[in-house]
Amino acid sequence: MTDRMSISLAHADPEVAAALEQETLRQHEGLEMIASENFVSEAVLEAAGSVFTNKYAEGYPGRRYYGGCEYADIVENLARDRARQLFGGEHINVQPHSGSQANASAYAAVLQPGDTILGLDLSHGGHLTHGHKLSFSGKLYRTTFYHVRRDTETIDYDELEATAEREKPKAIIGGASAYPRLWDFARMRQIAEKVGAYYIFDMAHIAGLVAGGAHPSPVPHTHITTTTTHKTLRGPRAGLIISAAKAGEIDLAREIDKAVFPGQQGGPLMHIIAAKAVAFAEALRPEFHAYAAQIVANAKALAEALQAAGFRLVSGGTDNHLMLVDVFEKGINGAEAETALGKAGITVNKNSIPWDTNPPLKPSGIRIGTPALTTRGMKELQMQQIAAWIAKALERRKDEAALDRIRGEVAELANQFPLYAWRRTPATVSA
Ligand code: DSN
Repeated sequence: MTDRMSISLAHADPEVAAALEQETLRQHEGLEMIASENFVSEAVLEAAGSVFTNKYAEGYPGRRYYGGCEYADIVENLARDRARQLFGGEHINVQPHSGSQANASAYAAVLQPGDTILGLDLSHGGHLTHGHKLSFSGKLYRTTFYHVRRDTETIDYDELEATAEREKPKAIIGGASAYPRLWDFARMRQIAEKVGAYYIFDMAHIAGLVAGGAHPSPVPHTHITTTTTHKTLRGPRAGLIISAAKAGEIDLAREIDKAVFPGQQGGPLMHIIAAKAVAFAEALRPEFHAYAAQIVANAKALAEALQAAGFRLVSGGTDNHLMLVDVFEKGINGAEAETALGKAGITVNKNSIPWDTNPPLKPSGIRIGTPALTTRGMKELQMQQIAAWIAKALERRKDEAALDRIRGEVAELANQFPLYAWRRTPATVSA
């Protein structure tokens, strides 16, 4: 027993240790530009890998179904208090294991199966959990969608309003996973009020920008705001719900807590909640404001440099941390672009663009984001260099030697912006 407890990963499981080592190297030597990814601090990593993983704590602070929860209560209360300081809101639930579970709980708190929801179409930048037929949201609820305008590629609020009036949704869902522009939160609330709907906003992508004051906050406008905690917010992989205490006669706080546990989940992941508390404290520091502003400045610089290199960006640019590049205009599909950039050490994802005529696995676009590279300390100058590499890699996408040369240059740049001090996991031990 005691031996088992003290064997390092490299000795206990060389196969997993080797994969971990390779992943660590991949993260260090490449340019991580997936818009929804980031690098947590060592303190967040430590909390996420802590002994809190051993603890059951079903229930909420002060009213648990297990003994021994006194320290679990401390970290959950810290996480709740810090989230409230960051985002406002009268009620906070830090237990959702993920953004999808946060959304499932938010819907369950105020909707019945069969009720109608109105969300942004996935192919126009929305998220699976906003009503897609393959997600719980499209199976449990009757779904209708709004879209972006063909001319501006920005949210068509007139269409949204007309659809809401016609379909009478019980909830209007805002938020996206691939939308580069600001939202009109006030107009959405106004439409929700007009048709008697709840206004739920999923701010997963922009939460860190909101926390850092680089993006307006949906929280004052919504009944419920949900988010993940690992994107721009730079915490562990998990979810969070912020809400008003009441909505009319409904005790929203109680309904949300019930919907999370026992509605959607059993025991909360206390190690992840501890890591959320640490990340929220980091986001409360003044440096996080500078970080959030730099994410946006970097995205603008990258967008301008890509446009100068002849690329068309959906909606003509970005107001946040991401951009959608229409690579099909240059005769490349998003899958080919993702592969070529991957070979060059630049990680992005293929993405549909609004009104895409190509299928989701070979869409017309790629999505690029700046949160992770901004965490490494990169600024506008590096974004210009990266735009040049992107342009070159896409142009020379069939030239393996050229892609390999770019990969070498990318690694050199990455090494100038070190990530974790320990850099590599301990060497793998052969059996
Ligand atoms: N899968 C996430 C993203 O990449 O945007 C959304 O949940």
